[in-house]
Amino acid sequence: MYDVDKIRQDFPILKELVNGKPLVYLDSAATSQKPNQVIDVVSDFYKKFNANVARGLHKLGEEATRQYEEVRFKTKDFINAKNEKEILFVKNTTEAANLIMFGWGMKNIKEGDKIVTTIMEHHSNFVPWQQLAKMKKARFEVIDIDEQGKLKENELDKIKGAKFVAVTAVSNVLGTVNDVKKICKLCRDTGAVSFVDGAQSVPSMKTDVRDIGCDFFAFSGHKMLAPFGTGVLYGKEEILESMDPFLYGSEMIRKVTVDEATWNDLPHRFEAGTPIVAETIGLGAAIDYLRKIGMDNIKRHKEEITAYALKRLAEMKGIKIIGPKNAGERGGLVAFELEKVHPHDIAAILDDSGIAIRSGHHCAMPLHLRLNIPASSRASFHLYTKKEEIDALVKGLEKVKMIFGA
Ligand code: C6P
Repeated sequence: MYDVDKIRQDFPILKELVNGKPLVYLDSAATSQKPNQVIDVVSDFYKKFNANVARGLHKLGEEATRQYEEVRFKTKDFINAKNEKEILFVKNTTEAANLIMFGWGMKNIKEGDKIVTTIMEHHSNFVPWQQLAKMKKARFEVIDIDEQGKLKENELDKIKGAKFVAVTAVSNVLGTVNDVKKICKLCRDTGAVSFVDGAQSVPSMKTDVRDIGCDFFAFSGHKMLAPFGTGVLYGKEEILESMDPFLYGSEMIRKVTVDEATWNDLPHRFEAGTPIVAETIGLGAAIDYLRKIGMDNIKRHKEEITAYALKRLAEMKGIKIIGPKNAGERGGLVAFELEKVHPHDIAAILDDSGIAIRSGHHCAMPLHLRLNIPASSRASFHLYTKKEEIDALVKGLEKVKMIFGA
């Protein structure tokens, strides 16, 4: 049985008071909290194993390298990549998208080519392609959404004839879960290279990049219980092999003379400079933790919490929920508007009661422009979220309504 109280024991921050009240953390889509199992691994690394990786021929250096490279194998299994060469460690999803843009896009996109993305993207999966299109005089086309916040079926035709398609697996505002498997199949049929942004999906559901059939896939460790500064770019081996490095220096080089340089093998070719060692080992601990609880159990729990939040918020007068109404079609988050009250005021008043939500455009300005709203409020959940916390949110929102006469 899923025991949320037991899980919460692993997260020390959840015992903290904020403004004298127990913390109600409903901002996990921005970043998740971290369990002791992750915190301890990072701290142990610095206490017992601290050394640079792939450099020192000494015991500590060897052990650090072993632990670091072990995470690559764990990650490969976690997302079902073909081999560890397809797993590149990056800082976050944003860096991954930029790596594709500079490493693949600058070489392959030519004048007149078509790049396609969607209106629901986070800036990190929108601006790199918009700018690439400008630099290369390529066409930039954006798939629209329907009234429910799902991608319009007929707009998927835009993928025909595209050279590159970027789509999120789960929207960080609408919550919409996109059928990325179908989109990647359309890409393969048309010969387009596909990139799936998994920043919001990987913490919520099982990921199988080979089943999805994408060429690239990225996610951020900090949203899946791991430390900041950790992230992964998956790329199909043959595509990564064809790409130019994005950053130069350090272990990404095989040989260098005054006149020439050649590059290391995958995946090191794309990992210039000293990597984020301790935190990446923490990513490995986060993967172990998630797998122990089970991704299907986590998905079920988040869906249950989301369904409860949708129901409680729908019961409130003046609240307009953004995105699909059915929890089964969503990741673990709900964005909403409250009539007559600015989202920043909502967040500030909730914060007085120890409730953390996010307000603003959530780095999805094109989507907010499309929805014709300046900003929204968003509550987001994780494997440790309790129904009582949704009740606290609703109570907090009642207080906001009272203060504003809404
Ligand atoms: N969204 C949010 O509060 P980084 O910052 O690189 O780790 O992740 C970027 C990113 C990319 N795609 C999606 C779908 C995302 O949700 C995010 C991060 C956070 O919604 C911070 S803006």
